[in-house]
Amino acid sequence: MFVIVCRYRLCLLSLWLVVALVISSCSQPRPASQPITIYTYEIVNTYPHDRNAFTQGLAFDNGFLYEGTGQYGNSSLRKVDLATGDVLQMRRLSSDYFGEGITIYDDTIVQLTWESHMGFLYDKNSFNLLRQFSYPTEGWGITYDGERLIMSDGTSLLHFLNPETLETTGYIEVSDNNKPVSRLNELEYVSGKVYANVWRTDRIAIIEPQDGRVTGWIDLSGLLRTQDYSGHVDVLNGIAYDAQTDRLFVTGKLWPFLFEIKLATE
Ligand SMILES: [Ca+2]
Repeated sequence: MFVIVCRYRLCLLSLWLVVALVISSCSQPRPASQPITIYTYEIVNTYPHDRNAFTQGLAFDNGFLYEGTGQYGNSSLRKVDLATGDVLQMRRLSSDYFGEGITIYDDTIVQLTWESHMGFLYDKNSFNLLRQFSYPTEGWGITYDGERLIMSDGTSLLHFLNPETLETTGYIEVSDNNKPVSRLNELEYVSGKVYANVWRTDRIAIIEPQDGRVTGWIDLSGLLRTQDYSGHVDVLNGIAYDAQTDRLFVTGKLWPFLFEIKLATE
């Protein structure tokens, strides 16, 4: 009788282990590797860009470029003529702030700062300050998907913010075949995906905002000719998309040019 009870308990234990393993494997599925498209580029147009603009944010709205620049004492918000590169309007930031990413929603421009945990909202037309807000992380890039602000902080995380309350509503971790992709910098929302250039590389990650999965990479190697670089800081940093005409613009910190590009596959 004792043997039968033990066997019965052993059977129950085995059954429980099997069920636990099945539940465990179901609740923590490891996503299979997904095909990732590698894009190169074609240059459609080349425009002049202010060599003194330490580009940290770029956006396009209603025919004009808007640019946020960085460095303490040299940070600004600018409205720029695409064809000539002329600065049409500029607001300087206090030298206490290192300007970072910008984006536009409705008639409001949002500008982040790097390590001050402070962001600014301006009237798009007058550049008058409307309000400021704080966030706990560093501020790197920001974009808008039509409903949410999406913000990078130099890590592999993208934070979602309610544009009215400016409170964080969630975040995703960006990964390339299950490996986190860190140093996400300037952002742009393009046709349902988030484009993010990766600091100190010539690459832009194409990110699925539902789950943070990288679905493609844009390799911009060689876009700026070697002789047009001035030093080690002038890396790719600046993506803007004109949804009305389906034009994609990229530039970099202190780059003498801004490029309209089209994606290509080899
Ligand atoms: Ca942008």
